[in-house]
Amino acid sequence: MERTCILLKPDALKRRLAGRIIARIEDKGYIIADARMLQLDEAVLREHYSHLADQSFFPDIVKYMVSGPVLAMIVEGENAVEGTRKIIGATRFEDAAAGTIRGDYAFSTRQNLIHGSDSAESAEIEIGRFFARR
Ligand code: IDP
Ligand code: MG
Repeated sequence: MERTCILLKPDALKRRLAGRIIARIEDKGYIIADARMLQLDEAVLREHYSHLADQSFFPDIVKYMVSGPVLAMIVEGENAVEGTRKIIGATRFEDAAAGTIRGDYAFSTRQNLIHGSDSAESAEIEIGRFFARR
């Protein structure tokens, strides 16, 4: 069993897509082990997206990610990190294949609905980041 950290981003909730996105994750056989609604702030986003801090679009990502609550989830299953990223689809919405969440629902690379951890190590760090504080 592997764990990954999924975030349904503010646009997913504003567009009322949470149920459909979660259904895709569950349909593939993954378990939602925990979930919580969070209002993120700039400090936590500076940690979470530190690999993008030098990009010109970084301030826009922060603005987007604090524009409303996110639904953070711990998702479990065999090969959950890679498997959920396949369901999520490519970062650039133009590259996201039909049948993936971003391929079917995203029309922006920034506002691309969902985050999934990119490795088992990142997953554990992100789970600590979003689920440690109660
Ligand atoms: P990922 O979410 O597919 O793992 P990352 O490269 O980790 O992609 O980027 C994190 C988030 O930053 C993306 O999901 C997207 O919201 C935003 N982002 C990434 N690249 C761009 C870009 O070129 N323009 C605008 N936003 C971007
Ligand atoms: Mg990433």
